[in-house]
Amino acid sequence: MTSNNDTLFARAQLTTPGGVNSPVRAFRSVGGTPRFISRAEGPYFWDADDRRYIDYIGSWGPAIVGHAHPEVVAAVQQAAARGLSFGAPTEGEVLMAEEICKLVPSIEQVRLVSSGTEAAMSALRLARGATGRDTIVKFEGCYHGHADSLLVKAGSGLLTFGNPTSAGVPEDFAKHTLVLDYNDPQQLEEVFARMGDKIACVMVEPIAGNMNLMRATPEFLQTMRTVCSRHGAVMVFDEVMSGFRVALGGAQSLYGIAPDMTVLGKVIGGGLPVAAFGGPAHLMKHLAPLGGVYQAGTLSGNPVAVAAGMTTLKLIQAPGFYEKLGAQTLKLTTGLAAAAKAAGVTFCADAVGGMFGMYFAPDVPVTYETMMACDKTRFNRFFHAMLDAGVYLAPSAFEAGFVSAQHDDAVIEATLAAARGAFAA
Ligand code: KE4
Repeated sequence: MTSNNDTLFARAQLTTPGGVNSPVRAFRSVGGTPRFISRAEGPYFWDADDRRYIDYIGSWGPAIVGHAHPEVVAAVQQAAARGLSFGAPTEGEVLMAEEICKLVPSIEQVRLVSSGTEAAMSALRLARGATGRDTIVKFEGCYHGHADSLLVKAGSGLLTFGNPTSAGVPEDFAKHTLVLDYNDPQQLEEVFARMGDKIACVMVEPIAGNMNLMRATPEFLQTMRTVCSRHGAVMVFDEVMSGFRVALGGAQSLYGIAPDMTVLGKVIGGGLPVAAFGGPAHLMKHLAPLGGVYQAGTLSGNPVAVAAGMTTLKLIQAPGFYEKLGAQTLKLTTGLAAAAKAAGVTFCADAVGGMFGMYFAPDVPVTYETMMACDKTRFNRFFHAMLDAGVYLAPSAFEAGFVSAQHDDAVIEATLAAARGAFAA
């Protein structure tokens, strides 16, 4: 019998490129037909055939309190009943800005936008406007959304500027972007020694989640902090994924390193479009209408989206929330490693707060090169065996996984039971 997912995917491809509104959803890395989700609740969602899955994507991070949380849904319904969008300031935006500044002490002022891409792109423009410099530094394997200057891969040599990773990005844009190796403090020091006075900012995922999960080493981030301070470059932590996910204070609270600017998204919208970028007032004052760096958005600080975000931020501040979330995630990764070992499969896993990585490799990778050496084919086989068993993992060997507060012991145990079969497949 033809699946409704197949039927919908065929239809979708007639009117939407690749049949999806974001490439990773198309299953091209793992093969097969994407599942069209009809509804979700707690740790579960259901596809177009009304088949239930345990969900480990959580909308790529936002669904940290579980899908369709009754308090989040109620807040959205109440906000929507008062009007969807005004194009004028609201009290909710003031409350959200105050909450973010309270929870992320390195942020003194914050601007709300509608996507992580918009937040990262705006942070970049602000760093360039505030420093009067054009050159930026990013790292191979880190993703900061699809702004032109950030869709760049490493050049051929250390100081050779990047090349576009996407068609449509002019060479002229990529030539201002240096792409260095993640977790290589010596290389960072060398670049700054040669051209530190030309660098507007360094943007990094302090705990990376877009090449699978990879932790920055403390030395790498500390070196970044030192050279940015020494040369007047803006240190930007892209915590769109790690923010409020790995800890209430994000990765910066785990490392004890304060960036100059932080980019946020996902959890702060609770599933609706809210993202943000912020930092000290002396930087943020460069933004229009105060300063010369222009940035704007019709739906920035949208009242319905802010209601979802604020309710989510309230729920994650419940006593013990992160201790429990971290414990459940650790139960998952420990159980997966044990199941793989019992099946004689080369596999390891890592967990930070409510985020996890799975690697078909002997050791947890700490460089992009070793990450790319993980067995993608073996992952794809595992992915489909788990999907067939009703467990939905990220459809790529190079994405992270996400646990919600609703992934209780029964859900984790059901996942591990599926994994014992999937590793043997
Ligand atoms: P959005 O524009 O997708 O809201 O955020 C871009 C972004 C920026 N920074 C980081 C660290 C991110 O992880 C993201 C988006 N993450 C991907 C997951 N790999 C979103 C999923 C997708 O592209 O569909």
